[in-house]
Amino acid sequence: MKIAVVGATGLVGTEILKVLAESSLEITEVIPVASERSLGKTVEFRGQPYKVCLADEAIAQKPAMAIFSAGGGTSLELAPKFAEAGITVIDNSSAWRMSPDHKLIVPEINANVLTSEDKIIANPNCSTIQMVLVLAPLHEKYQIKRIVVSTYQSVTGTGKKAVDQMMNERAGKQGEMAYKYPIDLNVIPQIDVFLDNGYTKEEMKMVNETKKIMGDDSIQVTATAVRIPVMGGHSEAVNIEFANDFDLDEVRTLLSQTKGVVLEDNPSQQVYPMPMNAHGRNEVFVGRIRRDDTQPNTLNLWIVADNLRKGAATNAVQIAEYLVEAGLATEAVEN
Ligand code: A2P
Ligand code: 11C
Repeated sequence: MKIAVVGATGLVGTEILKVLAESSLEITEVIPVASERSLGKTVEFRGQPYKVCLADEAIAQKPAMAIFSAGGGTSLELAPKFAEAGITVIDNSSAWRMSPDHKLIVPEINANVLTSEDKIIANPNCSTIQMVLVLAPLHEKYQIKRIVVSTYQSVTGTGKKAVDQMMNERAGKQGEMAYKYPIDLNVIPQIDVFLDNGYTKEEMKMVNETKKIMGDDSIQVTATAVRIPVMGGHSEAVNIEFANDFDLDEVRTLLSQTKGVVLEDNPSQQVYPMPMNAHGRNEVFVGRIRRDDTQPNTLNLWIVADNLRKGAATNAVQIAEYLVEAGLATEAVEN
């Protein structure tokens, strides 16, 4: 099977190539796509160099699937062209996520809604994916009424420019600024632009995408998204009010049995999830599980995941794996 990676020279694109190399997909060739700026460059896949090409050239090679991570504008322009050529697009941008005609997928939760008609499939925002993966089994069991979440997000979520800004600041060097303010030794309570309601776009992604993935508009979500000078992954402090009461041991058992989730919850040994341990891992880590004693049926927990892995590349590749396993990409696979 041939597979295109659009945005292959970016931070997420690079991670997609790594996760594809580790995946069970039988890949005969990757087709790395980037902008004209990258023509002449090569990227590595399973130890082999692959020449970067432009989108038209990739479409002409008729890959089975294309995983996009090249920004919303590029997705809006190019994803339909790939889809019209029969290539199934898995798109990591926010371009199609809230479109009623497109599905927003976290495979462990809702891959079963996919059909062969879905030619552009949306991958959710990183901070949403790690939260819903942990909350979905709890919602099924105890029914979530309201979520209050505060995030502590890695600079890798912004892209290479932000990693460079932080490293330059650390080395005392001048350089291009990804953020309005210094990020090293700082905390910035703004991710993406502000909307009229006073929330940022990142915060509203968590509100709206959670409802769509869980298929339940009744879930109330309120979020504060914060950038911190960290690289390994995003962390989230989550307070969840349920309609029904729970047992803490049962919650731990449920989460320890949830596919893709790793329980790291042993306060007596100071065991809890941290981004430095989540870095490079495909799973979502959960700990600090405790009852909120200030109101009934309410739980506090701490969720950490590598935002470039399960928050982006891993989730996209898992969608590709599901499509192949379910026979939904068959036609293109035969190309
Ligand atoms: P390029 O490196 O040629 O600019 P990041 O999110 O880390 O900034 O990466 C964005 C990715 O999207 C890069 O691989 C970038 O390629 C790619 N990209 C940007 N614009 C386009 C475009 N019009 N067509 C294809 N790829 C694009
Ligand atoms: C961040 N969550 O950490 C963002 C990056 O909608 O896919 C991903 C933006 C998106 O800055």
